Amino acid sequence: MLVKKPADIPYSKVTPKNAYLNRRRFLQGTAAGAALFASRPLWDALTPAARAQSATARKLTGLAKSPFSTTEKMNSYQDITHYNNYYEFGTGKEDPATLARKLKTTPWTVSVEGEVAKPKTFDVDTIMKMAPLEERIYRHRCVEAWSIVVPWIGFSFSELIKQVEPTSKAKFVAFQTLYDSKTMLNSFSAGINFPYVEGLRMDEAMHPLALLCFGLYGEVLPNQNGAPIRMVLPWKYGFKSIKSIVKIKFQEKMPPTTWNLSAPSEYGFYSNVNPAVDHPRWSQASERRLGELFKRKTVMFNGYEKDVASLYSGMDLRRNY
Ligand SMILES: Nc1nc2c(c(=O)[nH]1)N[C@H]1C(S)=C(S)[C@@H](COP(=O)(O)O)O[C@H]1N2
Ligand SMILES: [Mo]
Repeated sequence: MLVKKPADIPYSKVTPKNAYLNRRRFLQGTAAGAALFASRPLWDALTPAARAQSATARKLTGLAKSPFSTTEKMNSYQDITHYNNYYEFGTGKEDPATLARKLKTTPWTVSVEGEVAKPKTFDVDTIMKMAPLEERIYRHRCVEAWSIVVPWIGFSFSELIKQVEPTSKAKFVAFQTLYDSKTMLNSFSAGINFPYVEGLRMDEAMHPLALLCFGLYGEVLPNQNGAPIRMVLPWKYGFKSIKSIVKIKFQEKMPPTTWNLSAPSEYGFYSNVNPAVDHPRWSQASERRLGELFKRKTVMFNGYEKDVASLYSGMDLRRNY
């Protein structure tokens, strides 16, 4: 871990909940880890808030390197965790870092349903064990014309798809974020409908770049970045990368998506990064990388053209924005 965060509390003071994660994946072999697992009653004595706080500091180790990683300079942990879009926890970029502390990420289940042979409600720790965790350093391009480079942790979403065996009717995947009216903004204040929903065509969802994500910078996801489980789709505008997922449904029809519902002429279903197709209210030809002074040119499919262009061959990308 490169950055010390205020949320860090000494590992010697807590015991992680054994069942929560694959033990092999964090703390294993460290003296601290051994002490933790030996003192279970200490964990049980913690208040839920303290447990949640310690959960945000959990390390993820034994990460495989990914051939999909960019060699571009990563943004700082501070930037990645304090310049966020997570409208459920505020519409200002710095709101989610504080307001998303209220998100309770344990226990957490994800219902996988619809056109699949094996529908099931999974604990997030079960999902994390479906495949080896990788670090993937991806460029991330927000539709608002800023970008960041993030060392995400996860594995291809296709690994989860394999487990549930979609039927031949599964043409699309619909995703849904948690909605908790007690801790999140209402739709009126946020200006978009909740629960936040997103979707992918089946071949997009199967693409190895489509990342099912559990962490960043060597740790589980901070709440503001979509804990405990989110999608990361680096060739698409950031709003497609839905956070804090509770439902995944395979279906025949194209699912509705939050930003398209809110402003259909501005945000389409595909939302592939495309410098040649401007947003009606601003240009998409360039972007500002957080931490840089000068704008840089935006590139087709955010630089992943070789990997994903074939998904859209024959499609008019101006119409299918
Ligand atoms: N549930 C939910 N998911 C969301 C959003 C949101 O407001 N709510 N914002 C999206 C947008 S616009 C972006 S740019 C990315 C930002 O992800 P990050 O904060 O981890 O950088 O999350 C996306 N996922
Ligand atoms: Mo975004």
